[in-house]
Amino acid sequence: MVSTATKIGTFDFDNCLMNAAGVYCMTREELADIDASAAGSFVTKTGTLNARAGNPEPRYVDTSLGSINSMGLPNHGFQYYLDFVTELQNTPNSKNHFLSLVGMSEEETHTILKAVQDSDYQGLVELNLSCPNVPGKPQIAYDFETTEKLLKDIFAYFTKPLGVKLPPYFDIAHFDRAAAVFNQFPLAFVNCINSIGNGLVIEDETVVIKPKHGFGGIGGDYIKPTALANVHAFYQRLNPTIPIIGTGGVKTGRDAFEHILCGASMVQLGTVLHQEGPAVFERITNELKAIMTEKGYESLDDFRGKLQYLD
Ligand code: RRO
Repeated sequence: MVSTATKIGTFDFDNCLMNAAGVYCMTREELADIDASAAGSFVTKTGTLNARAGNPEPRYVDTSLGSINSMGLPNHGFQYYLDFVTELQNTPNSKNHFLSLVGMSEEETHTILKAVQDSDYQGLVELNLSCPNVPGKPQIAYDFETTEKLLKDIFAYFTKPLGVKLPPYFDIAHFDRAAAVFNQFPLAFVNCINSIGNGLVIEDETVVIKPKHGFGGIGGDYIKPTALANVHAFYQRLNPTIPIIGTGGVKTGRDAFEHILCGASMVQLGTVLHQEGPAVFERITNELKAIMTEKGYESLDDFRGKLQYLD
């Protein structure tokens, strides 16, 4: 029997496919729809200390090759998502879930994580170090010193399973530097990649989204090669105890297969989930299983990280 089951640390998942944070995860109703689908898990919209309305609309647009967004972190506040994942965790046969979080300042991030530490939630936490769309706030993970200090401060009190959502890096020196930072900490996972920040899409003579004069995070087909490179670069560099979640440009079983070949233990769907809805999980799972069957692979372990080189 071909299986797409996977593990992140001690957490088991029947399927390696799930949503990417930001897509189909703003409300309990959307999250419940993902939970009821063929997805192996869900991650919540990144929750901040207080609820946020986000940036003015239009703030998300699909294009023929993907998407651009500048949502600006709209969310119901972290407690809304913490309550929901805690409620589900206490339901018999519940899937395991990911709670995505970040503060609007370091202090807020600590306030949120201390509340999670003191809560009954026992699941996975994803710290979003890579939101590209809040005016005046650079992506945290592009500043290695700030990132190192933040993680050091967090792991001084936080003992629950915590991973990080990373922006794409584009230089080998940055892969080396970033991995040297992340290898110092007992991370539950790293997730590569968030959208490619601050792209620009134009129709006729005008930008297509309103915030930041049209600048926004790019997803979909445009970003698959960058996502694969980041997954594989971290697979080559991180301690083998840190699993990798692959996100970016997945719209077919073949794309998911490539992420796993590069080293991903779990694969997230963003733009394609926005375009097709939760039924996409069944389609892509079936496509991935068909490829595995054709190649004689029974589990992800049979090919994870086994990308072949030309020398
Ligand atoms: O809400 C957003 O604008 C957003 C976030 Br927090 C993120 O991490 N990535 C993204 O593309 N958009």
